[in-house]
Amino acid sequence: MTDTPFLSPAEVSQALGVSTSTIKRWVDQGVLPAHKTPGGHRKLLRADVLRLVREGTFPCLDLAMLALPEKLDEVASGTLAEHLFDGLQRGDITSIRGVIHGAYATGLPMEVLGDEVIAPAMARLGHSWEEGRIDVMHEHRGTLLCAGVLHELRPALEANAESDRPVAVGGNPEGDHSCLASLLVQLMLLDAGWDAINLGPNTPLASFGVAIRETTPRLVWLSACYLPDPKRFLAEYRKLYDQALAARVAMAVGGQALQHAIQGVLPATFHGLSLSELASFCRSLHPRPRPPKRGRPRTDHA
Ligand code: B12
Repeated sequence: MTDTPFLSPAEVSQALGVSTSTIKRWVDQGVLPAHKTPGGHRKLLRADVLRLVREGTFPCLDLAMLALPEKLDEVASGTLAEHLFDGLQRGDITSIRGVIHGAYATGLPMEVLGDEVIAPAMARLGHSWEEGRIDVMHEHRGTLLCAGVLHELRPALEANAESDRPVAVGGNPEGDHSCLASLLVQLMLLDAGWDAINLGPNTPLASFGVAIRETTPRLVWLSACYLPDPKRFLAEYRKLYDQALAARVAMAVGGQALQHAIQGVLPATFHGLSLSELASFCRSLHPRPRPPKRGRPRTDHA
């Protein structure tokens, strides 16, 4: 099998051990989105197939057909975070891209990539700075390279976009200049079938209010890594929350600055520590079609 991100329905049928008519039905039901190659052939995205593998039960699964490492779990190991840290520290875009794109291509969910690979690698980078082993220059360079590489995944994530997908809008509050967590929330939501609009760092909470009026979202997320003035934030946030409540918009909040005392006094529809928790909450708002427990076995399988 080659490095192409696409697989033919016949290859997927063989890999999952289900009939090609089952694959066709899943395409029709939206369980497996199909794409047209430049040559006009119907192809399936390897990342979609891997998502299906994670979510379903396939007794006749043949992972070798998908050109995967032997165990899917190995993909999420701390080794990836170590490699990423190394690439971030050296400012090596090829190695950063290798880890992030590689993990995505092997089916690591965007939320797990954020929680278990990118966040620990970035925390280590911060630690190196605290210990005087690197300069702020290295921290900035690593962050921006990581953000750039994540942006490159966007077309693949949106390849499955449905025209009636729900809208989510979010970002970081004023005074918070961090960019990775909110970008990861956006990509996780795109992957989960949302139209996710990231307002990015340093956004006044009143502007989230404007976004609620103009984009009529079903969800607003707020990621706060650092709050220069928690008291002011709280007062402005309460106004925003009331506006969201009146517009029947779910409000999800999280991030390092909202993990302690402030968490208890912050009204929200959802409050979480990780992207994985947020992803579960978002699935409760907008579930994507899932594969049935078992596909019909291929006739040539025993
Ligand atoms: C990179 C970095 C910076 C960069 C940011 C560059 C950029 N454009 O993004 C720079 C150099 C600018 C910077 C500056 C500062 N930083 Co800084 N920085 C970091 C660092 C090293 C990594 C942050 C990061 O990008 N992580 C990657 C993301 C993906 O992980 P995450 O933020 O942890 O998010 C995870 C969860 O929190 C959660 N999550 C996040 N958002 C959401 C949202 C929802 C809804 C949910 C459910 C979950 C969720 O899921 C994510 C994935 O697991 C951290 C160290 C660390 N331990 O993380 C410090 C850190 C965030 N910085 C810190 C501080 C104090 C500062 C400064 C005040 C330093 C100073 N004295 O000037 C300034 C403030 C700048 C500002 N006004 O924003 C503190 C914040 C402490 C706090 N919460 O109050 C930290 C934690 C370092 C520390 N241990 O003290 N920083």
